[in-house]
Amino acid sequence: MRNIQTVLIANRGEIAVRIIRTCKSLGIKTVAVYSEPDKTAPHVLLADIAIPLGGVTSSESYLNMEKLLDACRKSGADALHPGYGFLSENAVFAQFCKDNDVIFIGPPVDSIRVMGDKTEARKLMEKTGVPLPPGTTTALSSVTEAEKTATQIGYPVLIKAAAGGGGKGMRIVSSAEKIRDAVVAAQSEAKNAFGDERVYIEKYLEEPRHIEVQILADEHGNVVHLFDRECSIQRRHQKVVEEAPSPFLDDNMRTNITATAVEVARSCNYVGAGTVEFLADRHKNFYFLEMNTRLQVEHPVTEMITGYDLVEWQLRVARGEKLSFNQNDIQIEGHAIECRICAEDPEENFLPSTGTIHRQNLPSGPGVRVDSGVRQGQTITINYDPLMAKLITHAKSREKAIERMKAALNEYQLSGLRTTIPFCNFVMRHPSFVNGLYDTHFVKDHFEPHLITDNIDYNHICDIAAVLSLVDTRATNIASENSTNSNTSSTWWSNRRP
Ligand code: MV4
Repeated sequence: MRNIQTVLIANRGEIAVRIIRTCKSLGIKTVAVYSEPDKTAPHVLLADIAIPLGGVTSSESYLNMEKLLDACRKSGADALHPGYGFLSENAVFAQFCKDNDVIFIGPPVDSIRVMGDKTEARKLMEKTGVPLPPGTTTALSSVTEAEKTATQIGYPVLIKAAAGGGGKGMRIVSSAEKIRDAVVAAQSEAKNAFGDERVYIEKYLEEPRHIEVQILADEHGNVVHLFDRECSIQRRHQKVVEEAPSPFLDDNMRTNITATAVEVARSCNYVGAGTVEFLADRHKNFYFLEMNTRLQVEHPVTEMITGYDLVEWQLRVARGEKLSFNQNDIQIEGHAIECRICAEDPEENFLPSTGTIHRQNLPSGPGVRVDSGVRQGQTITINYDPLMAKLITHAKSREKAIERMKAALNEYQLSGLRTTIPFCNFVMRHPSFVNGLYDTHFVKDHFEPHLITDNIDYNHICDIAAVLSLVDTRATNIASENSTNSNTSSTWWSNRRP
């Protein structure tokens, strides 16, 4: 067993706050790191120690490996939690931590490396016998090879970057005339985005659903799954609403897809929390897409339906503990939904929205969880990801979880900038979401800005009302002071009664 006394959280926002909370509940000391604009952000205020990284952009701060390891040294952190995004799936960084005797709270370097290279991952899955979309398991060596493969598997095909993932650098090709240009363009795009021009081909699955399975593994050979999440509601490869369990799976398919996910994790010697992504077609066939070797944004829906704290188990596994439960102990209880609360304007094509949060009142109550990383008075800029918070509801049934979500969305007060709350409200009311029969095209197929009905900015009106009442109170107090010539020290801005 390894001792972990102090954890440095190499992240910001809601996920840094989320990780700090579990560390504290386990009696582990926490170290926050922060960029210049984040110096009074919630994660900084909440941690036991905060170390400035300097810089404004991500590359100057949360992505700077040297600065992060320096901060570990200064604070005496014996472990580092990368959260998601930033350096969380960077094998070089995980190795760099190891070389500096800092425990990287994540899977072994080799698991990150193999799953980070999508052609290597496909090769391993082929060998393991995991179903894959038809296509190549090596990078394309020529346009001729692309043409041959595409003819073999049939159009439409998808050209993907080997170093990609999450939809970056993908190209759909519908016919043979277009494949040459598409391959050349995809290679140059991949070179630009990842410094790696390798691309490969997959058969393009139309109208798929995006289903993922949560995995937890220890270093003693125990691997369990914590069931599935449905993540098909997304736009431009950014998920907006997720739920667990997937309303699409029947018992038989659930048994198969979760068992396959466990095999995937075993095949790459996985340790820690990870997610295996699949695409499913209407005939309930499913295919391996990729494995995310980190904690995911949407992990709370899994926590709500299973009762397991995934961050706690990441920490315990990193200490060398055995999982204290087995697969049969993990059961689905009820249904959970997550809405991402982003600083984006759904009426303006989800353009990032900036401004200062004038007032924030978070929803609460039975079955309501808010993982928020922003505070009242904080200014939201375009320096970082627009995700401010996640609203999660849990109930006995999917219907009740939706009802709780609608109520909680209406209770959510956040003024000073535009958010995705009205969009989430739209989703909760859409018949295709309510009946659970939606696919990855949901937003494109069903959403138009004019369908947002709660676009009167009540939060803004509340702010104006608050200012007016303050002015009114001031006027009343001054008037009464003048008329009674009061000799108390009470002033108009004080809360004390004269
Ligand atoms: C696909 C696909 C159809 N066929 N692969 C997008 C995210 C990245 N992880 C892979 N993605 C896709 N891969 C094959 N062979 C369709 C998508 C896709 C998608 C996947 C999940 C959720 C939303 C999506 C939206 C568009 C395309």
